[in-house]
Amino acid sequence: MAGEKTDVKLTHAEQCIKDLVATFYDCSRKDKDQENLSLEEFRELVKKNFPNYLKGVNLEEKIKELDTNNDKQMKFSEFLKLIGELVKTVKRCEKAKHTC
Ligand SMILES: [Ca+2]
Ligand SMILES: [Ca+2]
Repeated sequence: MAGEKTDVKLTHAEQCIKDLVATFYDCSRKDKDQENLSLEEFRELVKKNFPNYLKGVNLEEKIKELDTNNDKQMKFSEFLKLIGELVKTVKRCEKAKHTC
């Protein structure tokens, strides 16, 4: 039942979504601004979670590119755009049968 925490067996896909949200907040809550990733927090998030998919990417440039509200921070919806990009890249690679 909704709201009950006991014995809910999530599917793999559901767990992935949950993990993604947790990944964001684990890092975004390191400083006072808990709803946003600073550049520092974003660096840490990438180092811990996307060392392969974002290898060699200039993270400062990446934040600028994704920063729709121009506050130099990454909010969750901006983070989702990044995830969307990564998902599309992975899909393209799968389709082309390349290993990425
Ligand atoms: Ca923060
Ligand atoms: Ca922003």
